Amino acid sequence: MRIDESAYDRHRLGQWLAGEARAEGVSRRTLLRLAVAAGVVTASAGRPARATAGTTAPASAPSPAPAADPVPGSGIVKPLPPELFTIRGTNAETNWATLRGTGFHTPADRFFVRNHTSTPRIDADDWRLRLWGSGLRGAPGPDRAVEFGLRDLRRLPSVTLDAFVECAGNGRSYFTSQQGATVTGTAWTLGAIGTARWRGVPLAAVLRLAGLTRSAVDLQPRGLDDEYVADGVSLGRVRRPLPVAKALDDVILAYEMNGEPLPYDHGHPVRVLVPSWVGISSIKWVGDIEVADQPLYSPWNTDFYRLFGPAHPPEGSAPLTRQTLKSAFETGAGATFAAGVEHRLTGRSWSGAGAVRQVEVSTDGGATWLRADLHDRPRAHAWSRWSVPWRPTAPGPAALLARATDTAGRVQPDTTTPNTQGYLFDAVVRHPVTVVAPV
Ligand SMILES: Nc1nc2c(c(=O)[nH]1)N[C@H]1C(S)=C(S)[C@@H](COP(=O)(O)O)O[C@H]1N2
Ligand SMILES: [Mo]
Repeated sequence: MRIDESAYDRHRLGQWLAGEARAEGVSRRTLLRLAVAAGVVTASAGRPARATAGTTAPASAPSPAPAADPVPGSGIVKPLPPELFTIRGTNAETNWATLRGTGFHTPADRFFVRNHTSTPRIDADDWRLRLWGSGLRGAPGPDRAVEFGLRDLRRLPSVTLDAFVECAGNGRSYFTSQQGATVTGTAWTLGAIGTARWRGVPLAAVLRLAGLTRSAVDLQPRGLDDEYVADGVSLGRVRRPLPVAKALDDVILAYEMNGEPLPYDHGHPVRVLVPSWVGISSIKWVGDIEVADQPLYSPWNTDFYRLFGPAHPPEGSAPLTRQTLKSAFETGAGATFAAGVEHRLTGRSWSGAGAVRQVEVSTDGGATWLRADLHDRPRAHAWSRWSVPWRPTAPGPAALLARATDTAGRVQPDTTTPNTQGYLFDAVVRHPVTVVAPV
């Protein structure tokens, strides 16, 4: 299903101006700026929207026990051995070299973690999912929500889905190292992605049971992790509006990852899984979902997860949806390869717009390219593994490059237009390695 977020976003802004949309936690200034710049209203005509009566957070599921924290300060529960992960604040990046030979699905012990705060340890027996809002029959308020426990969800027909979760900022550091651009946010290399086999229930089925009406337009899943504080201001709990059209298409409420209950760090007991969309859509530890017959905003679809900067409209792009196209080698930066020996270079490519159709590799800094062998049936929402043989001749530094083409016709470019928050890097990455004399 194609969802035109630009048109929808303009429409949504128009409704906000008419007092028909809600935007808790987003300043009026931010929304006016978006509306003015999108041409939905002129600056002089910018009448503030009527604030709708405060719909407060529904009482949430039991407050989780504090997380164990094997790596002090990370807030992450699982072990983070340095050979598997590079720790970046409250996040852990997968080291690509450790994916070599791991198979199609990323084992949970090396799946990247992106936490705004820290992993809550939620007891599956106490967990409830609450659905509420004006888009449900009878418009249940936050205090009389429609509730599901994990056992209720497990009784519904399940679906299994192979899909990646990838942070919108994956590859961000290359905006700086390859293009000299200044960007804000976690300086990921390419390890803010993992592919897993998710099992759960279609969100559509749960919405129907909850009494979804035809007038519903936006959903807003929200996590049970702590409120996110940025620059001393709480933005509330992590939440991001999701158009009903996408929710009814292929979104699932996942309770299993690679055949096991979801690990704590990846949303235990239940997370939203939005195939091919930016990672922020896939809300972990989901505790409630507002279903609204009005458009919704949160900081995660206004100030964050749009493209801002000189090359973008002043209001930023439409909220980000599909991921871009990327490739990575299963090789550490600075790895050494003996000259005169045949090596097998391996890697993976993926796209949020379709399957990967072709991958080309260059071992001479981009002068010549060789078609890689693809090892997976091309399919949407997941990566394809590939390999090429390489027999380096002369010792010295070398750059490995990989360039993917997807079924939507996209090809990774040499450079990509920067945006201030460094989202959606898709250019070809230069992996530095060293060729050494044979032993
Ligand atoms: N509740 C909640 N959901 C969340 C987040 C979060 O901090 N809290 N981070 C989001 C972001 S930005 C990403 S990229 C993915 C990361 O999923 P993972 O940690 O399972 O790899 O989760 C998303 N869902
Ligand atoms: Mo993310």
